[in-house]
Amino acid sequence: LSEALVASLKTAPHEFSVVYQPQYQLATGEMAGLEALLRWHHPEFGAVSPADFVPVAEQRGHIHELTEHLVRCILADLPKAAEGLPSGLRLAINISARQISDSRLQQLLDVLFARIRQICWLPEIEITETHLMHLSAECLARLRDFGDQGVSVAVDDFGTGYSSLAYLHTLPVHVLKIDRQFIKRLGGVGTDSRIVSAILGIADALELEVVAEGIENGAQYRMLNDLKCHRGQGFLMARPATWDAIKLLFFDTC
Ligand code: G
Ligand code: G
Ligand code: MN
Ligand code: NA
Repeated sequence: LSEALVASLKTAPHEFSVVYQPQYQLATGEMAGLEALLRWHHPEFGAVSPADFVPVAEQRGHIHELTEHLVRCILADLPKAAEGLPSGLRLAINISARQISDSRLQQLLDVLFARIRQICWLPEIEITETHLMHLSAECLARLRDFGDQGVSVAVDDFGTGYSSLAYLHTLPVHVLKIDRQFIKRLGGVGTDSRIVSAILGIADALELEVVAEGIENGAQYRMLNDLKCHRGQGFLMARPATWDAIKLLFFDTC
C-alpha cells in the first residue's frame, strides 16, 4: 500500500478525490455544514479507505501532498458549491496533528479559509482527540491563532482519547464530535444513552458545541435531539457525496 500510495501521489493525483458529508442542525433539520473527506480510487485495489492510507501518508512523510491535493480539490469545487447552497455553512476538513506546525500547511489553509469566507461560509478544522492530547505548546499556539481568526476547532472521535476535563478546559477548541461508537449504543436493544448524556454535560459546562457522528436511524436522531445535541451527521441524513448530489439533496428538503 505504501509504495502504491507514493506512486499514485507522484504520477496519478486524479485517483484522489473529495466527497462532502452534510451535517444538520438536529432541532430544525436544516443543513449546518459539511465535512470534506478524502477518497482514493486505485485502478487495481479499488477504493482504499483514508483510515488506511492517511496513516501511511503520515509515516512516509507524504501527508502534506495529500492535504495539498485535498485543498486543491476543494478550491476547484467551491464556486460550484456556493451557487446552490445557503450562506453560513461550516466547511470542516480533517487535519493530521503532525501537520499543524508545518508552515506550508499554514499557507495552504490561509488560501482555503479566505475562499471559504468569500462565499460566506465558515471554516472548521477537525483534529482527533488522541492527537490533540499530545500537541506541543507551539502547535497549541497555532490552534489558538486559528480560533482568533474565526476558524472553529473540532475534537474528532471524542470519547476515544484520554482528555482530562482540566486539560480540555484549557484547549482552544470549540466543538466536540462524539465518536460513532457511542451513537451506535442509542436506540436499539439495550440502548444506553448515559455516555452521550455525560459528553453533552461536559460540553455544556465547557460551553462547546456538539456534533454527533454516525447517526444511522431515526431512533438515534430523536434521542440525540431530545438530549439537546446540536448538530448531527450520518448515513440516515446523507452519505458523503459530490457537490452535485448534495445540491439535489438540499433542494429535495427545502
Ligand atoms: O470517510 P471515512 O469514514 O472513510 O474516513 C475514515 C477516516 O479517515 C476518518 O477518521 C477521517 O477523519 C479520515 N480522513 C478522511 N479524509 C481525511 C483527510 O482529508 N485528512 C485526514 N487527515 N484524515 C481524513
Ligand atoms: O473520523 P471521522 O469523523 O473523520 O470519520 C468520518 C467518516 O465516518 C467518513 O468517512 C464517513 O464515511 C463515516 N461515516 C459517516 N456517517 C456514518 C454513518 O452513519 N455510519 C458509519 N458507519 N460511518 C459513517
Ligand atoms: Mn472527521
Ligand atoms: Na470521527
